[in-house]
Amino acid sequence: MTTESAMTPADQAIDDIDYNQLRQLVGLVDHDDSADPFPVKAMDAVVFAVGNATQTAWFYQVAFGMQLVAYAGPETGDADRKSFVLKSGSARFVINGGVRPESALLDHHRKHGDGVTDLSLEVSDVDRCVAHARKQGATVLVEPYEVSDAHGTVRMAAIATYGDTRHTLVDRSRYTGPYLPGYVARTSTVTRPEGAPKRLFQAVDHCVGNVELGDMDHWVNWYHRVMGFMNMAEFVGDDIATEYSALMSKVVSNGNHRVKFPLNEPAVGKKRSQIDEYLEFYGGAGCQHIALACSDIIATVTAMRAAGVEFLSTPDSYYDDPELRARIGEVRVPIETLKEHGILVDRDEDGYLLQIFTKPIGDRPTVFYELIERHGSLGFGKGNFKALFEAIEREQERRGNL
Ligand code: TYF
Ligand code: FE
Repeated sequence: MTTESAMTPADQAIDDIDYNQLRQLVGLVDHDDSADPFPVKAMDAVVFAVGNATQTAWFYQVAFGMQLVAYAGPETGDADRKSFVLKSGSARFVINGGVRPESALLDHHRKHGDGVTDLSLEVSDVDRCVAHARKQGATVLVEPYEVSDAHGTVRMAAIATYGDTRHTLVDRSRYTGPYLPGYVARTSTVTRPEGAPKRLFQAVDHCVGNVELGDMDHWVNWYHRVMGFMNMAEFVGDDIATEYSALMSKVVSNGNHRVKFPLNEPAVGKKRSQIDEYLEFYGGAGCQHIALACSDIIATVTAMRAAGVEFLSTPDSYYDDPELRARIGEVRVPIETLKEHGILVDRDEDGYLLQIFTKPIGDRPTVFYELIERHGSLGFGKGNFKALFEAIEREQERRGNL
């Protein structure tokens, strides 16, 4: 959300957060991927189908501080859709909307509302990944193919995951263009507010999938078999599920933890599960939240609130709990500052993290965002699950869906 004039050359090299910075931001671990059957480098993009891509792209520039970098649409020879590519650090969002009544994007939107169609992954060997995925029983939606333009060549394919969601696999190692062949470079026309941080987030930390009751283990095993992803330690088991959360959750990740996919399923608890609410309104399994790695979550929350983004509220009792204070110890700001902003804090054996959740961002109670600032912790805020789920339930109740 910068104009040309406000942009420094460093801003324009929008990407390219250095590895050490990323290590802390998204909690990387060392991993040798030479024996990996499906080596994944990183998220390539989170791709959305929305009812109005023109306005949604504007929302992400104004409210999330993202920069418009590329565009495809009727003016560039794509009669059926408008597609806006936005970046913040290494995070890339692609916002697609249908232009013609028969556009398939409109079918996705009719069923799911604004949602994620594709968690696309950057890989170094598309063919090897597809061959392995097929052997492991994955549905190959698009066979490997190449597209080229003056900036080079991209090799791609796509496999199906939960619901109507897919993983497009992208090898862009021979490509220097702004996104993919067919897209033209575009820059933002939105001016960054005075004093706002240069970037509100640096990377995608994790993308969470909600699946139907009884399907979580299937998808955990699927990521294990098909992509060689491993279980991370954090999970919500039976005990927590029945007591208050009404969900079960396990986390899978690629070897170095750059790509992390928690998977939730509803559990029978005391109240109606937030996951059931999602599944009903989304029309089945889909991506529930995307966590964005921040280097200064306080500045980010402040800027997003100023732009009108609404966050879940945390009761004062959370911060005043002596047990929390003892467990958390010293963090980079006084607890009072976290309280002022409604930011949650959790600590584990590796370090701590700060996090906060938005309310659902669209018309349906489905997709929302998490902001996360990691300081050593590789977890997902397990210590906050109770406070978080209570906050989600308060909103569910306001919507009449509890
Ligand atoms: O990604 C996670 O695991 C945390 C906690 O419905 C969480 O952000 C888990 C389930 C959920 C909302 C948040
Ligand atoms: Fe999360």
